[in-house]
Amino acid sequence: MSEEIKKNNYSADSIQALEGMEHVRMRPSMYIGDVGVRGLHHLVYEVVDNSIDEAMGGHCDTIGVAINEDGSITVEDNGRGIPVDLHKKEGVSALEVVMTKIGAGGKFDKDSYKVSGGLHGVGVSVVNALSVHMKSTVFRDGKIYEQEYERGKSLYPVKQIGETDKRGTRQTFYPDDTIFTQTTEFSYDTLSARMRELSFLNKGITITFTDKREVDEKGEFKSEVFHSQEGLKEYIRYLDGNREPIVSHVISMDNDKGEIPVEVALIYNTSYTENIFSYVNNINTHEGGTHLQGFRSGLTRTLKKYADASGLLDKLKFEIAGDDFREGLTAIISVKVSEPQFEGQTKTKLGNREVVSPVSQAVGEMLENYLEENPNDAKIIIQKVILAAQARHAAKKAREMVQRKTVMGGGGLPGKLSDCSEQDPARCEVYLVEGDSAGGTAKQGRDRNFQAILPLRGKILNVEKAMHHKVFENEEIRNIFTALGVTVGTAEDSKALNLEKLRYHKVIIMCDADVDGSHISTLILTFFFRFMKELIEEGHVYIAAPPLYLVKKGNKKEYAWNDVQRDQANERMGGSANIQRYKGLGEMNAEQLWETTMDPNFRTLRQVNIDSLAEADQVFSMLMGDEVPPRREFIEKNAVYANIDA
Ligand code: 0RA
Repeated sequence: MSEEIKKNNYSADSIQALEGMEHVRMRPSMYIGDVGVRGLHHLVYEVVDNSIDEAMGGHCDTIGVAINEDGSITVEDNGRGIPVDLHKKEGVSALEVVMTKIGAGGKFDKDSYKVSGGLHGVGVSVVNALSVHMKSTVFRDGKIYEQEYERGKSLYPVKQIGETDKRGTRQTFYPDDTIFTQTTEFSYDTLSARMRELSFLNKGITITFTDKREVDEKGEFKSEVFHSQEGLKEYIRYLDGNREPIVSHVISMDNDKGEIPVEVALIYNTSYTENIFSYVNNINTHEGGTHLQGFRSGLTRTLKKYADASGLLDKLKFEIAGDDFREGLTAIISVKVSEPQFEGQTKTKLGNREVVSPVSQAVGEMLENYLEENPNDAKIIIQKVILAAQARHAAKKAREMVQRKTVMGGGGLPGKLSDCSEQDPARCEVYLVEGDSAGGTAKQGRDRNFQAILPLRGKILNVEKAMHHKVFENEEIRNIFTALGVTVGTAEDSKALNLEKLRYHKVIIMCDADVDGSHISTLILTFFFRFMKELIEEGHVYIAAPPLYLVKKGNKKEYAWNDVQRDQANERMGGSANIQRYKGLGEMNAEQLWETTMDPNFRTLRQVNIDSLAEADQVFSMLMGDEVPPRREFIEKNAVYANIDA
């Protein structure tokens, strides 16, 4: 092909490619879900996914992820390097096709292990289209190749820039702030949690994660290395590190050779919560689906069969339900499906029917072997199941009591609730306030048209450690249920929540800005997380941020939410201002509380969201569990954070 024709081809094809790329920029949410914080972080996951695929194909073992000094992201692997030779159909290098053509992915490589779905797997070209600048560097066949792009358009054909004995691919991108208008700032914690998760889900790979935006006292970057030799088994130990196991081992299996690769690990602990995390192609399937269904049926069938044969159930007066087999269970299921069908509201529910039976069979076999080889553990598990069945009957009665009072209006709304006059839930807010005295101030300070106040007495029940019937018998918790108008549990699903009855679309937790206050917020959040997860997932839960200081001089006054603001306010007033530190909400009068914390025009609310259910579970079990040292460490670490981002 002559130089002339090549050039023409290059421009003709790039026009076609650009049309797709323009569409990504016009409708980014169609490709990455949203253009908020979540969508922003999806860019990183997309690029990392490609390197993970290369690793799962056995071509690389190390992936480096960095947040650079300027806030851009670099992902580097030691794989084969994206091919740079001419792509015959497109007339440009394969690298350019991958980077600038929507849907090109790595799919032209038939051997690749590529399994894509959900929001992931849209292709690195989407990341390119949504970046002001991107640079690909390929180390391959002894040479270094490079190409740069602006908003998805290549700035020059792939060029060779040097020689190397390395192999691999390096991608650096800077997200476009005209697309990500809310923020282009990456969160260390969010990315670090995802890298940890990926290392557990893909054992053997080493992922290093570095934040180059700042250095510590020693002049070093914040950095972590994630590597898991045992995969899900280790993931379970990480998740359940703060709970007490009742069996001697993590029970696990890994069948990566099957038609549908299945990996499962589980353990039983002394708690009363069921904690199952399911993944398809490394994507957390929040809404479950056929793999979860297979897991449950395999678990129930095998345990039931064992229990029946053991005679332990003989004296039991009632039926054992599926739920009973999962109390105190922590489990992870990870499957790889080549053409996943994702369903459900958030497209995180696996629909492929063919997955049910292989998972169910694999789980059954795994458990059967374990029970046979560990008869003591088997007995302990069955006894726990029986206790769960008994407790379920007690909890059902307690729950029905709450329900009857709510539905029949027997108890009406809780006496302590000061309701608002507005009837449309979308416009209503309820403040859950620590203590009766602060509750009184809030009641005076609020706008009674749309703001309701529910004072909570001191520490609410730690649901992490309580049996379920205790939770439903607890007065504060019953007040929360009745005030919100929702009930939990139906005949089919003991955890179903009727959110359509929710009386306030904003549920705002307002506690003192100190360690006790944050403990109480955490107790309330734990309750929501365990019993009303959808309330958090649907974005109804907020945390109010009361100020820490009042800075006053003459007739000037300013509030400050951290030490920096305090000092700045003091300076603005010419120094030597009078500084009052609020020790609690109780020290503010109604007007101060309104203007700092409750007035929608001035307050800052932090919306609670769950990036990673597994991470949230680990944090709650740690904060609310028995082990004191990790809790103290977390609170000390986050006390600083609370000051920074309040
Ligand atoms: C397809 C073919 C080959 C490499 C890759 C894809 C590849 C893609 C990515 C994305 C990030 N890192 C990557 N590393 C490799 C090469 C096939 C061959 O050399 O035979």
